[in-house]
Parts: sequence; C-alpha cells; structure tokens
Amino acid sequence: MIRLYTWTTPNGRKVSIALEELGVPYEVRPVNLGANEQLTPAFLALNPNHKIPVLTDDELVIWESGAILLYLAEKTGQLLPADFKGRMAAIQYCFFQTGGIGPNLGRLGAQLRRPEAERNREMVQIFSDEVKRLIGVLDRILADGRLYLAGEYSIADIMHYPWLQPLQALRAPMLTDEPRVMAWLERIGARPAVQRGMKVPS
Ligand SMILES: N[C@@H](CCC(=O)N[C@@H](CS)C(=O)NCC(=O)O)C(=O)O
Repeated sequence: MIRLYTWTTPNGRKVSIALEELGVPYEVRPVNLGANEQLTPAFLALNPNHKIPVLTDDELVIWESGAILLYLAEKTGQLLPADFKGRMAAIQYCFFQTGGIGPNLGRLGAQLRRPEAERNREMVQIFSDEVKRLIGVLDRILADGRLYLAGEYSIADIMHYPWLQPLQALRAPMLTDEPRVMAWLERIGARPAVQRGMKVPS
C-alpha cells in the first residue's frame, strides 16, 4: 500500500497529481506544516530532512519529490518517455525544476507572505528576477512547438505545474508575459487527474 505524507503545497501536489494520473490507490497522511508536524520524531524517522512529500510503499520510504516521481514512473512504466533520449530529457527537466523554480519561487513566496514592512526588498528583487528568468527558459524550451516539456506528457510537466499554477491563478505578469508557458499550463491544468491531485490533501 502506498502512503503519501503531504500538505497543501506545490511539492506535495506533484506526487498526488502523479498518483492520480497513474490511478494507483494511495492513502493520504496530511502533515500540517503550520503546526510543525514535520518536526515530530515520527516524521523525522521517515525524512531526516523534515520536509514533505514522503512516499512509503510497504517497507520502502522515499523523500524528495523528484525521486518519488521517478520511483512511480519506474514502478509503473508510465509518465516517462520510452526512448532513452526522451527519458533523459524528462529527468533533466525534473532536476531543473528542483534546482531552480522550486527554491527561487519558494523563497519569493516566503518573502511575499510577510507583512510588507518586514520584507527584504533586495531578496524579493533577486528571487523575482530569477523566477522570471527561469520562466523565460521554459518559454524557450517550448518555442519549438512541443506540447510538453519532454515531448510527451511526463513527470517533467508534473514537477513544474503545481509551482506555476498559483502564478497563473494570480495572473502574475512574469507568467502572463510568456504565452507559450501559459498555454502549456492550461493544457496541463485541463487534465482531470491534475485537478484531482491539486486538491490533495482535502
Ligand atoms: N527538495 C524537496 C523540497 C521539499 C520542500 O521544500 N517541502 C516543503 C513544503 S513544499 C516543506 O516540507 N517544508 C517544511 C520544512 O522545511 O520544515 C522536494 O522536492 O521534495
């Protein structure tokens, strides 16, 4: 039985989207980050890095969203291109997401959630410039007319969607300025499994 330890945040939703896409039965264990439940000894025993998501599959415990999505893709033989070049491209975009858009947008969000007087303006500028640049990179990748990042729908798209969807909902100019990224987000967001995964935990 697969168990997903998660919360209402982008990294957790990558995994619920993938599980919904795969139609794999799973049990949700909400970890309330607002109540610091990720710091409890029981959770630290699963993930010493005290972050969601964590996935357990019987005795196996995996953390880091990219590793979890790769595990699910390998286990089911889905959501990764079958050809070697395509697989490597998809994995490349997964690393690109966890090293770029994830941390930069995460830190930008953390600044913007503070009252205005408590924000570090320099940090806000640095993170928003970097997020804008990274969205520009996605736009450049999509410029050849491909529908999905690695050619076909894969974990590479799932890794990015929950991070960028809030910017889409806010109609943030750094995103709306890039019509190809907007169209790609709309394409992903139209998928029923994505819509279900974005509601986990309910
Ligand atoms: N690189 C990790 C990042 C996971 C992450 O940052 N999780 C956040 C929520 S989106 C978290 O659990 N934060 C709690 C903490 O840092 O104590 C991944 O991709 O899984």
